[in-house]
Amino acid sequence: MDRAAIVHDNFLRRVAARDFPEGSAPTGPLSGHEAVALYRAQCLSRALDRQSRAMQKAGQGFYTIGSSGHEGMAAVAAALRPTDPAFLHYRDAAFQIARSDQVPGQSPTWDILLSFASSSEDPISGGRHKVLGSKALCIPPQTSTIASHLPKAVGAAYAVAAARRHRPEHADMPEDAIVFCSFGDASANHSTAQGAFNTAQWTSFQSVPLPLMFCCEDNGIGISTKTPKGWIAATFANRPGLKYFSCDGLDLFDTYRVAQQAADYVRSRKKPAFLHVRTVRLYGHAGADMPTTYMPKAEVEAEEANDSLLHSVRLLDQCGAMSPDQALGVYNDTCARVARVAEQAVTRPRLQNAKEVMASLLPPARPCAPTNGPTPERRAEVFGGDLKAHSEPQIMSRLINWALTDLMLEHGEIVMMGEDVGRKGGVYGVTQKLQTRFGPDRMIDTLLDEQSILGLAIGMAQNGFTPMPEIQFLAYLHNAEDQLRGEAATLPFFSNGQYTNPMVVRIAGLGYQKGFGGHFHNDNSVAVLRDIPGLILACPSNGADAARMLRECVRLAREEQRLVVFLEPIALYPMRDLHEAGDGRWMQTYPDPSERIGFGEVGVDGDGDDLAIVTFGNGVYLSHQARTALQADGIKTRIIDMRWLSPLPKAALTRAVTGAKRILIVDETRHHGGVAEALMAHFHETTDVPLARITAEDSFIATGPAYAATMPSKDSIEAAARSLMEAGT
Ligand SMILES: Cc1ncc(C[n+]2csc(CCOP(=O)(O)OP(=O)(O)O)c2C)c(N)n1
Ligand SMILES: [Mg+2]
Repeated sequence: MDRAAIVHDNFLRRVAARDFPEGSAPTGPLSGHEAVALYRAQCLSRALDRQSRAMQKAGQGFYTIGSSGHEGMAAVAAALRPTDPAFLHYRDAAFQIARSDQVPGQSPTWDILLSFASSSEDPISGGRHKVLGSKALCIPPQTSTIASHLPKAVGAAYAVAAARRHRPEHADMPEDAIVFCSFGDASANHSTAQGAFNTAQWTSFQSVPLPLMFCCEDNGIGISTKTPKGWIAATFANRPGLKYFSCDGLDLFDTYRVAQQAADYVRSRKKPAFLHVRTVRLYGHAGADMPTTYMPKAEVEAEEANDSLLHSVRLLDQCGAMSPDQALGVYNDTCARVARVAEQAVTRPRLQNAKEVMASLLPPARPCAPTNGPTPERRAEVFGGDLKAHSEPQIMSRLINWALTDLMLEHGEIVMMGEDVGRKGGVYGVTQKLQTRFGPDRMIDTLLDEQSILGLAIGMAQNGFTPMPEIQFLAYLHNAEDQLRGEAATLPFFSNGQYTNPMVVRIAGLGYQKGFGGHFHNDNSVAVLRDIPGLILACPSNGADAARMLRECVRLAREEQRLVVFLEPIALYPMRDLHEAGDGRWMQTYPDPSERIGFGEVGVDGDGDDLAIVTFGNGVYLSHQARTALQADGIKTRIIDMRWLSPLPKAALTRAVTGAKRILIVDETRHHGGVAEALMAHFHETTDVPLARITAEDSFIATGPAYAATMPSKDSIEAAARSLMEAGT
């Protein structure tokens, strides 16, 4: 017999026999009337768990992770406001149901059953996932990737406070909201979670407002691995900057009392708290998991004997709010009603094809109030002496700095965050003076943790800011990459476009830094970014393009709510000359703020029709160097700068090579998994002309004299071009 049926039978039998587990008498501010309402929410949560299993057995439901044992979370919801953003653990159906009682017009039974049935009418994910969430209830859906939602909860809490100082047009979290974020006891150990706790502590330690309630639902186990007894209390009770509260999650009265104290603390002090809720886990981890295969049966039975619902019936009886018979009636009626509603839910339509699945991959556009830009006086004041230099040729890092300045002037909701971006102005000076110009509120020097940087950005984006986080070096993205892949990029997808986190992530990267850094500072792989659905990857090759592209990237984020990565080639930041020292040919003047390069628009330099070199970043620079010798030998060459690496600007690329007799791809990323693979495939599919590619080796980059040895060079490009020209002649 499966454990769900055993728990159900036990409940019926023990309530009828008035055989309740022991526990404290009801105490605290929860009224009998309120307790009954919470018990109803608990029963609905339990009935839904049972129904999800029945639906799976019948092939009508597809995922059964449940909330049984965790129904005390209903009392936590009751202690909060329905407008407090809640980033929930997957065991929080009772939380969501109790919250739906606080908002008129909700239909949690129907909504959650549609989600179980993967119906396209499921109001939160449109049939893409069995997931808790509701726009009306301020519950953004969360992935099941353990702890990955904690960094953005920190970001959202920061954003609540930041929006009090400067409210973005699209802010929707109330100014006195607290952000709620729950997770399991095993999840609390994840380095992502630990990073988030630490960031919250680091922030509150400095008295920066952070209205955030962490909530650990401690059932003592994670799938089959036990949490050492007392571990959560031992490790969280005495952390600087994080006030600890603890309650018995099997006791609605105690949970409500303590959760309310914690909520009052967070709301009034604007400081983070850690609410430790002790629960049990019934039925094992999820549908197919049999706890008796890794736990002694007696232990499983002892947990079951501590059923949270039995405790609630006992407490309701003790406070005189409801008799056990009435409670049993509520339980049975709820189960019957859920079964009836489920019969309807499974008849509702499901997603049918790729087009329907993908309909929410890209977020919807949003209207933004027009801005007239800054007044000339304000601009002159902010740029100061730099303004005069706008008409003189400049290096890329300077032009990016000015573009960022103009963008921040124009859009008050832009905030930047990263390691050393503020006071120092970035490792390469790209963000110099911005903190003086716009203040530490908008130029945030973060602590040293890339997951927290991206989490801060995601959370702030969810409250209407346009974050521009910086990752100091591309190689340092990788320990935080899931924040883009698993969190930021998926949110519109599985919230059916209802939740978004638009931003422009600036990353300094790629190779060719003369004599500096080795493979930590010269990372020439962008494979992890190119296969993330919906993510836009942009890479300029010169300063003027960088300025124009940045403006487009910010437009894409603000107006189209897109997730954009702007990859800045470090080696080109200071580049002045192209062919010889002092020629100044890789510098440009600052393009007028009205100029933009549209998304997917490629750059074409020259109209030579013997050879089209298709490249990007440093490859554009090197190809320009190589072209002089090729042209001298009569090989008429055009250079096509992709600018947009992902999604591949296919139509523009096809147009750009039209008429060229040969195509050479110059790709500074690796042979395997590099950009050239996609370009080869595209041109192979769309043209008949001979193709060749030159790429970096499948290697990491060395420091010292061999710094460029593994990557394309002027000479290797020239040689590849000549041999391609000879091929087939
Ligand atoms: C990053 C990551 N690693 C592993 C998993 C697989 N996994 C799913 S739930 C879980 C256990 C979580 O236990 P706990 O945090 O205590 O929550 P509980 O299920 O007990 O409520 C694991 C290991 C995952 N979802 N994400
Ligand atoms: Mg657990």
